[in-house]
Amino acid sequence: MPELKLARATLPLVSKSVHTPAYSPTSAQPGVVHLGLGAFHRAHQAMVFDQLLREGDMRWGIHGVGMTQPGLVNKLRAQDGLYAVRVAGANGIEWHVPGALWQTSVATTERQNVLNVIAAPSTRWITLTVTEKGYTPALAQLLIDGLRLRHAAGQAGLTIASCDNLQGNGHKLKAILHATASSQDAELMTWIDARCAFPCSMVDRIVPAATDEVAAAAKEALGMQDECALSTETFWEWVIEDNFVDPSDAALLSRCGVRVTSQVHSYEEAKLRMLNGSHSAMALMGAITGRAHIADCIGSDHIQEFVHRLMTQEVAPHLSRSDWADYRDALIQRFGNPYLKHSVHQIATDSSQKIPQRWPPSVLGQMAKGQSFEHHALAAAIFLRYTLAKDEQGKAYALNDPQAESLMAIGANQATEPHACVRALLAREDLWGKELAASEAWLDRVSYWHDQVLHQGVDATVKYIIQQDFS
Ligand code: CS2
Repeated sequence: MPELKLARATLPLVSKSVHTPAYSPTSAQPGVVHLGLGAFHRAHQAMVFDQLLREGDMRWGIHGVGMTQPGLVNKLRAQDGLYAVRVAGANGIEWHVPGALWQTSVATTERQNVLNVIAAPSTRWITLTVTEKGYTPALAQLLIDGLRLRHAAGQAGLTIASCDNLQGNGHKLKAILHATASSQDAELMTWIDARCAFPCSMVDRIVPAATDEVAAAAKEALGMQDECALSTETFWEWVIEDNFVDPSDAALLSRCGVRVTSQVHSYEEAKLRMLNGSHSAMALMGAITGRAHIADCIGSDHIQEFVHRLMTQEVAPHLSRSDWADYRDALIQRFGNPYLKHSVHQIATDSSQKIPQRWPPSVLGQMAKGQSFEHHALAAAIFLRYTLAKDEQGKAYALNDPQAESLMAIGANQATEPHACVRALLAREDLWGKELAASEAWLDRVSYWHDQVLHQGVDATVKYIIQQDFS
């Protein structure tokens, strides 16, 4: 007998313990176009929209757009857009099959499809998770061309929600549209400004890239094969600015647990600097010391204490989110979730694009108050050590980063010319910003810690820093 595979037709045969969608798309058309069909969207927003669909509001089906890679889109198509998500937390494990992904396209090979669906009458929202490096003129042109078609067809404006880990992501998206539009687009841009909304939003859920281990667990749980299965944690948060084309969406989303507020900024900054800032520091430490996953890093007492101090002493004093201590403690628990197997190399990917949002604001905040920024200085020193592309056991790894070549060139001679290498790395305004790139105090402390890292190794240096009192 051929092996059963997850699809609409086999859905009734999925094990009863799995939560499956009772609705099906039938004649309804998607109301949401999502750009960036990675793991994150499928285990976060697609599950929120699934909840709305379960309640009978059929306007939240998704047309998911893979930006470049057809591989995943093809696998999802073979399964009619269905996939399983293992949700694991302190209270155990649940398996869900969200049913919100109704259609798919690949932007590079099926561009016209994407434009058509942006212009379609049923479309009400565009959401984006295209990663930090995705905010390019090509992305802006795709949106402009789709919106031009929509405007010409006389359709209503759209709510266009950036959900990437960037501060002020909605403003940033709108700004690249304006910067990319040509003079012939003046009327279109006036329509976009008047009729489309660009809410800022903060999304949070740890969703590692799919692994064979999760695929095997899915097969066991579903009683059939699923090539697109994901694993995530119980926790999720979506905070979005109350700025929608259809104001009644605010109440709908709130009912599903989304926080709709005018104060997104305070959530964004806490998440970027605490969660993502700690993630980047641990990922680089893990890559160099040979720890495979974030849970292995936070499971080492000295690394956990380092992360606790980084957040408490250097990040928290500059946050406007007042419940930061609870947030910090919850994060440390979340990082330790044994089911997540979140690869350090996945998080270290694109570090050059991530660090600017995650570390410099806290360092500048500490400098302005005359306070210590030693933990961030050590993190920056560890980043330089990471550019050697070789761990402390001599095992090579790849730098997966648009700046890989320039970073490796900067770091190559760090054993023989450490000071010059630190200076060259810290001179990069694209990483640190103008002010930090010019700071002698920053240079001095990063050099000090870099010296320690090279001579004692990462673990001994982290143990050493936590013996000091910099508070
Ligand atoms: C991580 C994020 O890969 C990374 O850079 O820091 O993907 C992180 O897991 C999410 O932002 C959590 O919400």
